[in-house]
Amino acid sequence: MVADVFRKRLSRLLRDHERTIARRNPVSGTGNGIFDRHVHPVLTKEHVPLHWTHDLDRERNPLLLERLGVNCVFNPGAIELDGKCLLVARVEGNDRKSFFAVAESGNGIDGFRFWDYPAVIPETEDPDVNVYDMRLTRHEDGFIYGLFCTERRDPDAPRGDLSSAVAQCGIVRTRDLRTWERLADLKTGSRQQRNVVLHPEFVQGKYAFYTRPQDGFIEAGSGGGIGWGLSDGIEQAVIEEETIVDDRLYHTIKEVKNGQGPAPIRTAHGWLHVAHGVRNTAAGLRYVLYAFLTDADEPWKVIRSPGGFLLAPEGEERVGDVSNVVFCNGLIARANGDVLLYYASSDTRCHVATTTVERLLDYVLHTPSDPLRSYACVQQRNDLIRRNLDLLARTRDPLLRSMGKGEDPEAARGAVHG
Ligand code: M1P
Repeated sequence: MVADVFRKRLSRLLRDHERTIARRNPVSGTGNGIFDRHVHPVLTKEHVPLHWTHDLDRERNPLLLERLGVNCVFNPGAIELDGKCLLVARVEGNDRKSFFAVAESGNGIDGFRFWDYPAVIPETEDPDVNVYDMRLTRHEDGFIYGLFCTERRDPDAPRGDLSSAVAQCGIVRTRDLRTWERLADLKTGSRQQRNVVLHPEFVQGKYAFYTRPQDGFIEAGSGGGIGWGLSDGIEQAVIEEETIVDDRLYHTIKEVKNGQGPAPIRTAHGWLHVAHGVRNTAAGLRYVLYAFLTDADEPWKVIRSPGGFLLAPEGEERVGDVSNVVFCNGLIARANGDVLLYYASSDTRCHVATTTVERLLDYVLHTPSDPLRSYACVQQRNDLIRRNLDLLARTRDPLLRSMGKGEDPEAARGAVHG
């Protein structure tokens, strides 16, 4: 009887697990042309191997109960290595502690499978209580670096305050994502640091970092903005001076705080960045993704800044442990120009948006910047409408001429091709 329960549960769990991994992940809908969403999340807690969560010994666990549950899998760093797409995901156990684990896929869109063991990240002399949100950078010095948030209890928190923490930037390096060498935590003048990212190239002969100095653990306070700083070395990295690359702005998608996403991509027009911006709402904070471009030789100078968000939470993405959040700390830019943008929704699951460098550059170069006032936004939109209406009045294209007339666009399309 007991043996039967064990077998039944095991075969169901295995079937569900393999189905999750095997499901294809086609593009969803027509999209906005800038990127394509895909139907399914790429990595979820359902992808976690059974041997991480269950004791598979029938004697010790005759009812095959879960012993070490996983709450969610989110905020993955990403890299292409030996022809595979690898995600270093933040896996959060039921005990609320996060750890890193590598999942691998051939195409980066579906079929992600975790490696046998989670990553073992060595501690420093001051042990981390929680680690999360790794950004991977393939640096020109030959190493792959992982910069992540290391959190420890705030030693100055009043008695009874068991939430306040100090967040700082931990640094590891590797060549294969299997063996990780822990370096000293980054030192900066800011008591709190999150969302720190290593720039892929030396700048003025130094290691260059994007930072996010802030006053409190949650609130940016007088700090915030995406910062920039240089360090002579990486093994004991120290930033003496931080300047702000991309500031927070009143009544925008990044009024409360913002943070660099993955390491930026070098393009023919400069460095292409994806970041997250946070605004306040009556329902709490709302996290969206945005993009900007910095100068090729002076990566700390923003040269293009499209207004508004690039990607905001939609549908099931809006709900999770921390709702109304999308967060991106990993992307893969392939040699052929394809871009796989990995993002997590609501601190719960991981998705991919697929695009190309060409489409992203078109977006950052040609999307107007935020005019910062409603009146100016109407002017901006009316300029677009006026140009379009002029064009529609003159065009001979039957598809364009069908617009707004209730005509069947398929028939008009036939007229174009027929
Ligand atoms: O809960 C949303 C995000 O909050 C933090 O990001 P930030 O430092 O910009 O506020 C991080 O804890 C991140 O992991 C989380 O997804």
